[in-house]
Formats: sequence, structure tokens, C-alpha cells
Amino acid sequence: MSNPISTRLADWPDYELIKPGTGACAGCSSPMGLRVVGKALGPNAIMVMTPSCAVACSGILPRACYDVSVLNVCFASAGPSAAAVSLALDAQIEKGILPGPKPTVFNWAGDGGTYDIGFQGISAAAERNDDFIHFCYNNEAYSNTGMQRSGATPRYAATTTTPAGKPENKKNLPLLMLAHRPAYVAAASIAYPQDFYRKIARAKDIKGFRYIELHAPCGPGWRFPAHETAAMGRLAVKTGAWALWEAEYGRLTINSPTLQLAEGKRQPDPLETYLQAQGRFAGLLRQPDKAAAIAELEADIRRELAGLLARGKEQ
Ligand SMILES: Cc1ncc(C[n+]2csc(CCOP(=O)(O)OP(=O)(O)O)c2C)c(N)n1
Ligand SMILES: [Mg+2]
Repeated sequence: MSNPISTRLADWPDYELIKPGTGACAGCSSPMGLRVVGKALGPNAIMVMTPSCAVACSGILPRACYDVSVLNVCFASAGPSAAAVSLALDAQIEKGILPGPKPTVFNWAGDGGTYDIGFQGISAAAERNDDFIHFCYNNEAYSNTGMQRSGATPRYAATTTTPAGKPENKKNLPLLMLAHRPAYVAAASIAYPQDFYRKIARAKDIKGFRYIELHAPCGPGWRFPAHETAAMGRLAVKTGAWALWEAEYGRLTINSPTLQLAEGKRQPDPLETYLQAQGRFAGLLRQPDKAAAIAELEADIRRELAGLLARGKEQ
């Protein structure tokens, strides 16, 4: 084990990965998340990005908003591209061309880039145990191109391609990544920055493939006011709609407050409060049988939490 990681905000480094000039929407989760990533990883890092809001809002040189080297790659190649950068750095260090320490290589990709279009290459990188961190900032849709549904869009959410609400369930990608048995997997939230910071700092110290997913509410896409991003993320966790957990070499730990919900020590906030706060569920909430639909979603949440609890006890 490495040294304990302080989660006190006062102990966080001053380093800012996000420079003035980001073109992100007000309240966007992506720069908020990357700010924490920068503090946890420091400046000795290389960021690989797939097409997304995070790329579109990066700005134009010399005013681009990212303080680290960035490689923009096509959707399908997030896995192999980050792996190649990481291997090239290893070769340079071995030949004495690069003095080291090795920069942390990380992907910053959306849910469209991770759950759907890039999945094959990311899965292959996980299986090869390639040495980089894959961050998926999950805003539950293809936001940059106007909010189309993705594999991460929850059931009943309206998007431009599911105007009457998405009929299908979302995938559970953090669990799917855990099935690859990588060095580290974590599910985090923009609303719990200290938990996110600790998870990144932990992942930084581990060699091999690491996957961290950040639940990243999107105001324009989910239709809530810009100042409510953190509140929306918190509600997602307190209702159980998003679970906080991590697994190091397969050993799963559920994090607070998800653990208390899973153990029945804390009542979840009513799911309807979370749904009502977002315009994308307005159609569902107008349905005469909405109570049955919400009860079904709540049952799904209870099943997922019970599954995490059981998985945590297995090891
Ligand atoms: C192969 C391919 N298909 C489609 C696009 C168009 N495109 C650019 S960004 C984007 C949305 C990406 O969604 P996500 O990965 O969730 O990131 P977000 O926009 O939500 O930040 C799409 C579909 C593309 N660039 N390449
Ligand atoms: Mg997205």
C-alpha cells in the first residue's frame, strides 16, 4: 500500500490543468472533473481524447485550455492510442532518452466514446493490462452532437433520438470493466470531488490498466439550470441512481454514502425528486402510469445495490 491519500481540500496542490479559455457550457462537468484530475495527477501527464464536448471546448492555440500535452484520436482508438503512447514512453525511458518519472497517460473520453464507439479497443487494452488510466466522464448521452442517446442513457430519458424517452436500460459499464479484472476500477461522481481525487491518486500509484468513471451531469442535455450540476450529481448518488464504489485487483469496496444505502442504514432520497429536477424525464412524469415506472426503476436500483454488496462480500 502507498501512503494514505489526504482528501482535505486544503492539502490539494495549487496546480490547475484547466486554463482560462475553455469554451465549455456554464456548469459543465468535464472541466470540473479535469480540474480534480490535474490536482491528483500533477502536470507530468499526457491526455488522450476522443471526439466529445471536452475536445470541442478546448479552444484554439495559444489559448487552448488544457495545460498538459493532448493527443486527439478517433473514437475507436482510445484504447490502442493511449497504450501506444504509454509503450513509447517506456521505450524512451529504457533507452535513456526520457529521464523519467514516466508521465501518467490517461484517456479523457465521454460515454459515447467509452460505452459504444470505443468499447472494443478499451476492452482489448484492459485485457492486455496496458499501462494507462481510462477516464469516462459519463454525461449519459452524445452531448457534443446535440444529445443523442448512448448506451449510458438511462431508461425513460428523452434525447433527440429518443424523444418519447429511451425504452432500453443503460449498460453497467463500470461492472463490465470489472469483469476484465483490471488493476483498478472505480465509479465516482462530480458531486463528490474528494472521493474522486482519492480514487485518481490511488490509481496513479498502480501500474497497468485502470478505469475510472465519473458521473457527469449535463445541464443543457438533461435540462436543468447550470448552477445545479453538483446538486444533480449528489441527488443521483443519494437516490442510488449512481453508485460510488472501487475495486483494487478485483476487491470491491462500496464507498459512502452508497454503502449506507446498500446496507439499509440510510433511506434513499425519493427517485422522483431526481427525475423531477430534470426536463429529460418530463415525458415520463406526465404518464398516467408513472408511479409503476418509477417503482420499477427503484427496484432496479435496489437490485444493483444488493448486487454490489454481494460482490463485495464474495472476496
Ligand atoms: C466515428 C465518429 N462518429 C461520430 C462522430 C461525431 N461525434 C463527435 S463528438 C460526438 C459525441 C460524443 O459523445 P460522448 O463520447 O458521450 O462525449 P460528449 O459529447 O457527451 O462529451 C459524436 C457522435 C465522430 N467524430 N466520429
Ligand atoms: Mg457523453
